[in-house]
Amino acid sequence: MGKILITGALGQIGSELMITLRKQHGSDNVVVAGHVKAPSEEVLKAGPFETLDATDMEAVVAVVKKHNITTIYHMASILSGTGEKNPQKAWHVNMGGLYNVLEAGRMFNLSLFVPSSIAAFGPTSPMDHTPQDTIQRPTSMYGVTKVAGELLCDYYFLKWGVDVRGLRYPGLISNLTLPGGGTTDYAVEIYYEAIKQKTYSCFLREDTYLDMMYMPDAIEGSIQLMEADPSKLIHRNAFNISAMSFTPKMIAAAIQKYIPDFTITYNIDPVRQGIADSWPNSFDDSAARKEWGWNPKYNLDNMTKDMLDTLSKKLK
Ligand code: AKB
Repeated sequence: MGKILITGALGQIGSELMITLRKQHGSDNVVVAGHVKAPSEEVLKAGPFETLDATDMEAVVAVVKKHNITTIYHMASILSGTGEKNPQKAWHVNMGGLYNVLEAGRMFNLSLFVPSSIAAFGPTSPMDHTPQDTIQRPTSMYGVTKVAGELLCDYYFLKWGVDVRGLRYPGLISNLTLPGGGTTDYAVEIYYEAIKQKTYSCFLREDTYLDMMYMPDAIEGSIQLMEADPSKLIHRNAFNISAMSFTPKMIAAAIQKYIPDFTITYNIDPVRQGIADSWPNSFDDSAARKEWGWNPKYNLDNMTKDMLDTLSKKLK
């Protein structure tokens, strides 16, 4: 593999992906890029950084040429909650950035990783064990950009042979960088508040089932897919992947095993509740298991233990 570029590298996924990819390929071979927030001293010292807005086509091409990039992990995106506050911007960033990255892929024969999401489904999709190939009529702007993005990725592969692959991430739980503006963010915030305050006010109803995953599994799955034998891939992009499915009440109970006096209250945000209600409760990820060996390690209990151990040290 040649040089890798990560867009949106300072976000929740990118900041952990860069660490793993740099361990595997060497720091100088992984260029990290972002523009929404300033990079920390640590990021600047760790390896090459570019200030890059993926919606700027010339800038994307310039970075690809400057560093002889051969692979892009395109993580820059506006999430579901923020997307509903400014749908026009969500379309511009999510579709504009993706289009530029796909065009760069076509022009320079790059390999691309493009994430989709549970948001690519909607209220008319089967809610339980949502199949890999089924009805997709999402009702959030974020979801609309995810379905359109999946189709565009398929198109670039079919028309020009661009090696673009991707996963439908469920809600991702992590302890390095906070997510920004998603519907599943509660499942991260709850651990921080459990340590800091021993109580959490949740913006989703207690019985809201959603697919979830711990970040180490998401990082491993993304890299595994990029390294998979292409002749075995029937779907290539937008693979359903899941590790667990739970409700706010269930995650609170999992935390109470370790912090018995932890309490949860509910103050529902109607926008994010509406989005969550339109998303699957649980995925059927058998295509990913069969085509490239997807096999997550974390469930609700071992993730909760790891989150609480890590955050207790971090927030001391
Ligand atoms: C969000 O909640 O918007 C994201 C997602 C599930 O794609 N975390």
